[in-house]
Amino acid sequence: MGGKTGDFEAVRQDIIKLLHQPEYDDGSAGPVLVRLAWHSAGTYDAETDTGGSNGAGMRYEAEGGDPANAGLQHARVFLEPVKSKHPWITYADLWTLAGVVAIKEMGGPEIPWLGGRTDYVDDSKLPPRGRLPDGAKGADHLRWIFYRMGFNDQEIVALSGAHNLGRCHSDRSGFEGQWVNNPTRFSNQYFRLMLSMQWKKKTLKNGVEQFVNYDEDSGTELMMLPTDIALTQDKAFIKYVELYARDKEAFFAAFTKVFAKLIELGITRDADGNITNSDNELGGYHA
Ligand code: ZEM
Repeated sequence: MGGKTGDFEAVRQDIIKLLHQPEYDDGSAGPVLVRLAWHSAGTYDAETDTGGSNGAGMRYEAEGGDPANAGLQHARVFLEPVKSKHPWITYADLWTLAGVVAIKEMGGPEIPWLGGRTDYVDDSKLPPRGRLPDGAKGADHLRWIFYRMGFNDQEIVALSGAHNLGRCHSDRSGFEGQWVNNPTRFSNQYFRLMLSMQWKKKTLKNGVEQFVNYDEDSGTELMMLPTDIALTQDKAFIKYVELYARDKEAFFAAFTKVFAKLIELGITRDADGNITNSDNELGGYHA
């Protein structure tokens, strides 16, 4: 039952079907698929025009073995049956498409997505490790990382709103716990909790520091990374945290735009949407 070449709608439907994973985390593959899409694209460097989702370099040790990508093999394994059923789709397209499908299915906005990425990897353009953000750091680090990709302060805050989804795993990043009560529902709750709750620094058994709020009534503990809390301690960032906390529609609109931009980093297209990067002639659907 192979899918018809170019039938992205059929791929979307098969991604939707695999999201429900009762044995995994909070019952959904969605959050880790969103993280896969983000990490596949977030290696981009505007100055050298290297990294980005094109090429799906995370299949190889140089990028896949980056400690920042720990745990993302789960996401790639979830998608393997879809790739087997639709072998014509490139991994680079599949990973980014899975991210936008997961966001929509978890109640988030519909993010425009275009296909055509290649799986061709140019070894001379491999992104070095260390291009993804470190949750233990602060506002300067966020700017250093995201300005490099070509994002501004407003976009950094909007992108961070993805932490409405999923959780931290101590065996992946060292951090532990979830940001919001319902981590498989896309919303602006992350921003609301960030402002409305008291966040106290906690040192985990492994020595990692994060921020937590413990609610005695329900016995639940939620968490924030130091980089999340940094958004409330910076004059330029907090304006957008406040906006997205009070206006869910504004957050959804901003997130739609910025996530669409993220997954297009390093990709150039003609007026018809066809990718014009020279590498693509070497890869396309054949890689
Ligand atoms: Zn995350 N992220 N991220 N992120 N992220 C984690 C989990 C998830 C940072 C970060 O250090 C971490 C963005 C930005 C940033 C998601 C989406 C997006 C985890 C936990 C860490 C440590 C990993 C683990 O232990 O499994 C930092 C510092 C960021 C800088 C702003 C952006 C941008 C994202 C998408 C647009 C998602 C969905 C998760 C949850 C993954 C899961 O497995 O549940």
